[in-house]
Amino acid sequence: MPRDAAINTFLIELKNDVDKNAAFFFGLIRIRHERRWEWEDACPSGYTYRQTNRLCYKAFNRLSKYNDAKATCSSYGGTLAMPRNAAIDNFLINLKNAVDLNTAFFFGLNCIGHERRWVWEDGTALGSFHPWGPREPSDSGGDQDCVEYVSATWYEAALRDTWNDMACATPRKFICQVPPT
Ligand SMILES: [Ca+2]
Repeated sequence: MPRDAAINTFLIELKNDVDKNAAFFFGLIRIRHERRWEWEDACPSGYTYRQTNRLCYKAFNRLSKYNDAKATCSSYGGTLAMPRNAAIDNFLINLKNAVDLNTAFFFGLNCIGHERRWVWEDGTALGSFHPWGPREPSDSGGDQDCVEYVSATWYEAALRDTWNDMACATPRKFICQVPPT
């Protein structure tokens, strides 16, 4: 993304070193918005771009039930965030903790209608990465069908920032992911 003259000059030298006779793509697109050019990493306002998997993330500083949180993410063209590996998980933990250390955050994993089988928001099954806290998922009360990050300041240290199944109707803060626009 040649955002200024210096980067532009650098990229021109770089491509010319490789092949002076060919054309090279760079990261400027108008796929989402007709007639409006945008850099490939353009995220909605307030979202942070994660280069590694090319997604934008935002930890929302307001409480919502799971389905309302899901609707908010959907209104941005995304879903609740899906921490499928340790690197994304760490990124999301830092993101939520920068917003609020003392509150739990929903993310995009649930077993609604799946009888305790965990499914990501895109319909794929939970794989081998699942850093549940000790004794979780507990299904306490028999209605814990959604998943949250335990707060960073939870009194039981071993549970801090781990995954916990929680009732979907309990308001939590939440994290969305959306593709760059
Ligand atoms: Ca639980």
